[in-house]
Amino acid sequence: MDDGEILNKFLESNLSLHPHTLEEIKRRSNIEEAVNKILSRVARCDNTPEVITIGYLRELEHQGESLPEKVAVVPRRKVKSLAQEHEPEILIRDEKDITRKSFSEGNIEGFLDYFRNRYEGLSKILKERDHLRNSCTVEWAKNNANAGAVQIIGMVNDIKKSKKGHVILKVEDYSGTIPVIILNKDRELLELSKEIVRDEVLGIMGNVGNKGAIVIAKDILFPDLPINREPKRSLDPLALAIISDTHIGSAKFIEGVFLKFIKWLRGEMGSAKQRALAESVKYLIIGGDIVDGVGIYPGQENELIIKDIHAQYEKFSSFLDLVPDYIEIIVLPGNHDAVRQAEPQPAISEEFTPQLYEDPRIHMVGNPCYANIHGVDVLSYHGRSLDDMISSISSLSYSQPEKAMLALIKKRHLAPIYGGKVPLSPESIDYMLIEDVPDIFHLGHVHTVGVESYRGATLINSGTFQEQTSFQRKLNMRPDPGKIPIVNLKDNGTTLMRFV
Ligand code: D5M
Ligand code: FE
Ligand code: ZN
Repeated sequence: MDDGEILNKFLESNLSLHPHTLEEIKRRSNIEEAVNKILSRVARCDNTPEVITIGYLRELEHQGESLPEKVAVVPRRKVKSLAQEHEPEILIRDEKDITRKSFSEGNIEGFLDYFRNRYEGLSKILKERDHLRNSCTVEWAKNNANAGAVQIIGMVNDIKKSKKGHVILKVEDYSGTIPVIILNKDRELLELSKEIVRDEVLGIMGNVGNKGAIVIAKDILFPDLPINREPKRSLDPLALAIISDTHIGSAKFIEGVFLKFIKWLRGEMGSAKQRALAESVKYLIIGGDIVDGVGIYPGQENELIIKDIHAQYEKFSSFLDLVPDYIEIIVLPGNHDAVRQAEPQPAISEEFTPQLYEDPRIHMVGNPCYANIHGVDVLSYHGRSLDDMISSISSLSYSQPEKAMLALIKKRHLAPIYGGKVPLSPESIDYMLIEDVPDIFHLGHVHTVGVESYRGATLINSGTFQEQTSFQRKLNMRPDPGKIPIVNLKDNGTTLMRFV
């Protein structure tokens, strides 16, 4: 739309635009959509000035984004729903949350300590495996060329492919470094090696060769989940709704879809079966990228409909006001939120979300977060490392985030690759280690939905409420907005509710 067309559209409604307002509207990514939205909001107002100033435009946009009156006035049900009948049982594992206790100075010693912690943590998990109980050090393997079979627990420093198609891992422990060769003829192991990434810790079973200069791998073990673990279950058939990546403030945030979700939670929408499911929802997790933020990437201001970070969080708070008051809500940050980028990330602070801190049913937590919810262990992490996993392992893709989650859980680490997209803070504890096995493993970030079951754990990626951004279009990334996994905590059965 050019200037004349925009002005004409307003003139048709007997309105004129202040020149600054015109400029402001032209900054919207979809001008026509913005104009229609503004006009439809104007139509709902009683006292509209003839000239629309920029201040009035902002007021309009905020007002339009607050709640449709219809939602606010629906009377509360008289009969108690299933979720209302039950008291909340929620325990946030504070010792696994970085909030208010980062001691990292980000120096070299810090990183050495951090990698030692990572090695210790993962090696402890690996040693629980029968085959690795008697592992030796790299140094011992080098000095005992005639030892034959050895088991080593080591961190992968480097991965290379030789001209002949052998894969060579440079593997390190406290005592030293040794090349581990996966022979080209070992098809099965070669296939498995495609899932190995830098900086992860593996169990290697092999034979010492070349007078102690190499180990020829016979088998490679990920720390993995135990095979026969009985998952914890809730005694009550209550449900957990899992969302993330709302990106409030973005012009691509689909407010209508988000409001439909809230209406459904309130029992104001859906078939009888869907309403019954809504009535069982006792918990809601919101896994980061709550708002789109400001200054997150170059040119972002052109894609924002709310340009002030405080206003973005205010809007979020006003949405949470509409969620039925018997639902407990856990909120963690993502890479678009107003906290440090380095992971683990502390909770979004009171400065941005004062109302949420006043509400006892809202739990503002760090990323990642471990919580026990009605007896079920849940691990929630925003999921930025999925980008690194998908770019490092060729079989993984954005369309199936659950497969990348599976790879992470087998590695028992939330962000195994160092030096990629995820900035890691060298904390004195490895908060990114998956030490305790979760019953529900939740990630977001990639804006696609995925559900998978693995050895008693339910893996869920929670999608988004943001339509494809121009950046994602360039990369041919196809988000899958408005699909929400609802997990029954009694049997982990997951229903995908669609609001698009
Ligand atoms: O990220 C949503 C998805 O889009 C996630 O998979 C990363 C990708 N994305 C978004 N912006 C970028 C840039 N600038 N570089 C690389 N990849 C990107 P979100 O955290 O919601 O922005
Ligand atoms: Fe996101
Ligand atoms: Zn993200």
